[in-house]
Amino acid sequence: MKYTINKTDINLDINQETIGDDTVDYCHRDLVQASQSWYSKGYCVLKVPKDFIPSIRKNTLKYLNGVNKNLSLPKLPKIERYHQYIRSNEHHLEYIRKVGKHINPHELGLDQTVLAKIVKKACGIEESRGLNCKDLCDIRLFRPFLTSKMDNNPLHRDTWLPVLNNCVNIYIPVAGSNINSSLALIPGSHLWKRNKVSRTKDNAKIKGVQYGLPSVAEIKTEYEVIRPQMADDEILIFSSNIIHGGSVNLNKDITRCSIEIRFWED
Ligand SMILES: O=C(O)CCC(=O)C(=O)O
Ligand SMILES: [Fe+2]
Repeated sequence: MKYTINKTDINLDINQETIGDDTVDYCHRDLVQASQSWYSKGYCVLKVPKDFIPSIRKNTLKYLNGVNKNLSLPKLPKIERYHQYIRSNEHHLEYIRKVGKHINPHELGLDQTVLAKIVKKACGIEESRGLNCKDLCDIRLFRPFLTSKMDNNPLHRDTWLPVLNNCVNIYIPVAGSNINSSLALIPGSHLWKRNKVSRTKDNAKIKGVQYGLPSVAEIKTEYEVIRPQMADDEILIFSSNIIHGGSVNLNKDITRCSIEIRFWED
């Protein structure tokens, strides 16, 4: 799979059995109503209260340092410097196993009620309807690409995991998220006919690294991979069916840390 991001060609050697996306038996639904202005793009940048992200950043650093302590690693002064402190791949993988899954947002100082309200408004969901994140979120840590392996999943749709059908995904830029490192996506791809894409039959395995989802293997239409940018008080919301990922961190010396949180209707 070849794609271009920040004018840099990324060539992933996907040496695996692939299938047409149209053979995948799922019915895509997300929470974005067709009447919303961003429906055709499939993503939208949203304002959050000024203290929302700084509070998450502070608590995330504290959380990461709790993990560091357990692994007897030196204390991180700043999240962006993660790659300078967690130097070996073994430590990184061990780290990811601990932070990569299922943290209660509350532990990271993330007020899910505030976020749910913003998401409902953006998706055109009535305020009285229940929206929940199942008390789960994930911390993502992407080290600089040039000195490490690819830390992120390759291009994919979240809906390839049935459990991620029927939700919206929110990307919170916690630290080091900029034009060289932030989440990459293909605008409008959530509405493509499924036969425009083929994907690996099983979860992607690239250069010996096993990822948690299948990867896009081929795209049979014109497309552009972009990186929407957010200000310090902004987050990104996107359709769970949009093609995204492959977000290599092209910064030389900054780790990108973000939080992924998803909302389902009750
Ligand atoms: O943060 C990224 O670049 C990708 C994360 C992702 O694929 C996801 O949360 O579903
Ligand atoms: Fe994803």
